[in-house]
Amino acid sequence: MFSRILIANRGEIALRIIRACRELGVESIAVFSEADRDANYLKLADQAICIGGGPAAESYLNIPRIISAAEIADVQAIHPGYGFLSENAHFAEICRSCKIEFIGPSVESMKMLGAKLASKELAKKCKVPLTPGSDGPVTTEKQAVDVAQRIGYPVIIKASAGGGGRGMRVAHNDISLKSSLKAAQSEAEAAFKDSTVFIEKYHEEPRHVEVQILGDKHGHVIHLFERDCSVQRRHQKLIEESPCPVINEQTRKDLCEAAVRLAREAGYYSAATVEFIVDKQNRFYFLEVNTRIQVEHPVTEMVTGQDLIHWQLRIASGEKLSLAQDDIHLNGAAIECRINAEDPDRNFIPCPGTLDEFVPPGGPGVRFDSHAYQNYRIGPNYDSMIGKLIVHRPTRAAAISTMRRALDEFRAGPVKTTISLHRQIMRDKDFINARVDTGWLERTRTPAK
Ligand code: MV4
Repeated sequence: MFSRILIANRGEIALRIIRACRELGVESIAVFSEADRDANYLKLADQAICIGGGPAAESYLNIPRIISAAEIADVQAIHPGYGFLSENAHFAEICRSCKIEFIGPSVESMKMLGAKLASKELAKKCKVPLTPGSDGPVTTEKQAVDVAQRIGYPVIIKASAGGGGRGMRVAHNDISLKSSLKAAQSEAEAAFKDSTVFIEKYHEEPRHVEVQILGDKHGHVIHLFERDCSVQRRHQKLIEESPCPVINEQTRKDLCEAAVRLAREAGYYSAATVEFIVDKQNRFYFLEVNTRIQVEHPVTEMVTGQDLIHWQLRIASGEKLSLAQDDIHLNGAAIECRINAEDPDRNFIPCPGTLDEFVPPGGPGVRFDSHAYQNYRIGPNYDSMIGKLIVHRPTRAAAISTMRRALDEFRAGPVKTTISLHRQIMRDKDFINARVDTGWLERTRTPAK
């Protein structure tokens, strides 16, 4: 195991990694921007190094600053957390050339899976179900119209270099397809310096289901079942749960085994998430692979009893993943609510400010992952997530009851948060009956106000 690592991140995930380091006897070096200098979690690290100004480009995204801090602190490895540099293959490459272990997958896996067209090729090769579409890039209007002719409308145009919904366009006819193609190409060029786009049949009102993968450097790959992340708004997840409440045992097995085949084919190590769309008939289709630890990893930890950050550290240090697939069992149900400093009644506008009152819940079945505390000041620089409230109970119905109780205990203000929205959703019959899809939140809530 490493003796000292640097955490190239902030907020709740930095704290989560510091805690894992402490448990494993690894020294943790935190880095912080000038905007985060008073953050409480910095005191829990063995050392904290200021790496620059508040804007992320000057600090958490500044590769030279982070590498300098890592060299000065003489760490063996860097954990990138999620967001920021976590899926930046160039950063992983620089770590490698500086002889610092990147706590994540290989540069090659990141590059291959980061390109969606390449990851679809790989999925096809190992018989992972794909949505019908163009086999490869689409460059001309004629090609686009031919594909749409073959698969039927509606279709979706996606940027190969994109991810998380950026650079996507839906078209319902030839006219809109032609204009969308040009728009998508220039958007992709502007955003990713790569204008490559492809076309798929557009699934309406799908669920978003993703499989947690762990692989080691010795070729051993397992899954830790799935998470359902269908409650979202503009590609921002609000609620995640495990297991997915609508799939049967056979579908679960097929889905999870498909994800394992893909990760194996990629020679993958570390934690990954293989994303799928699940349609109304519970058929699943591969979407993309996320090569990082995800925000919602705690729900998987609760239902499997495994610590994913421990495993990331062990795997990066070369240890064998000493778990057989048969060692992993689904136990009960877990739900996570993201607590964001946003006003759900005003189009989710971010609400920076001071948490004069902040009393998170506790008690049986409740976990709260957060870097926030009473009098914590939420600045305007970073995302607005101030914590993740996670419950774990024997059944989904009991988990919903416990979440309701925990949300009702939660006192936070005067800053507006998503707590009020979560209280409503935990009482909503569609959510209780698991009749939600990725468009549900916006369809049922945006018309008001
Ligand atoms: C789709 C789709 C419908 N049909 N692909 C959005 C994020 C990116 N990972 C892929 N996404 C989608 N791809 C086809 N062929 C709908 C979405 C989509 C979505 C997917 C997962 C979670 C939330 C979503 C919200 C809107 C659209």
